[in-house]
Amino acid sequence: MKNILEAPFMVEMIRTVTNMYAHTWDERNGGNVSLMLDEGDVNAYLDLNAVIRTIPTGFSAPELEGKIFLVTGTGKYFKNVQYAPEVNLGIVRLKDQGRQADLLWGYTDGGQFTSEFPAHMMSHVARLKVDPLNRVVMHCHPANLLAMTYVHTLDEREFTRTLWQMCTECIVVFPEGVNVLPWMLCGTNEIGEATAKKMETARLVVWSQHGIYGAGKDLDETFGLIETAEKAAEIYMKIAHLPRINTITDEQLHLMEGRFGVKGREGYLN
Ligand code: 2HA
Ligand code: ZN
Repeated sequence: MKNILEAPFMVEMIRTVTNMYAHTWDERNGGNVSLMLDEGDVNAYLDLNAVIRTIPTGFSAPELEGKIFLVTGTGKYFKNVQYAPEVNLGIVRLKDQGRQADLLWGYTDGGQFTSEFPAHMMSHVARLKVDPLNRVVMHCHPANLLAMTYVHTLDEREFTRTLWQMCTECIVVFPEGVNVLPWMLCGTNEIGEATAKKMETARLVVWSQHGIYGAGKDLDETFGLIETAEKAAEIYMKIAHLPRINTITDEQLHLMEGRFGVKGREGYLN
């Protein structure tokens, strides 16, 4: 067996959560990431028949039966992942219609996957229906996006338009816009279902007064999505209290659509 700590997916996961911590998006145990793995990615590193223990999930997701995920652990700090990946991360394979997960590697202190596992798995189901190449769901607490949910309307069209107006390339990076949930109790199947529903129409879902969810093909793309939205929110928080004498107009956003071959969410531009 090859050393799993040298597997490309593991190296990339460790680098990504370390970078998320460095961006101050993941204080204490804040944030969680799940990465779907192919059997072919893992079988050189793990005996897929060796189940360490089985963990109930508390929900059902038949679409994910047999799927394997590398997932951050509950209560674990992103800042520590690089020093002890096998304690802070785990690899699980779903079975029994997604109601249980076989632990194949990690969580060596007896831990388990993130408390937001329902939101992650339900979001994977939703995104896979839209994009079969989707592999990543990422949650974190970027300060400016969070701050924006205290002072900006939560109307999705308005929220999206504001972000698009803050940096020229936002409309290219997330043409479908961002969806927004009101404050809800985290860690529950209810917020999981609500997040997944929002994921049907956008890869970014804001959790008001809490943080954001992103989804994408790989860790880089998903990190970049959140990074771009957070940059736009940062500009907004710098200017929101000042008189605005210039902006990016809808006409200019239409020029961006043409130049980059993207189409902003239907009805969002005038
Ligand atoms: O525990 O961010 O939403 C980590 C979280 C929960
Ligand atoms: Zn959170």
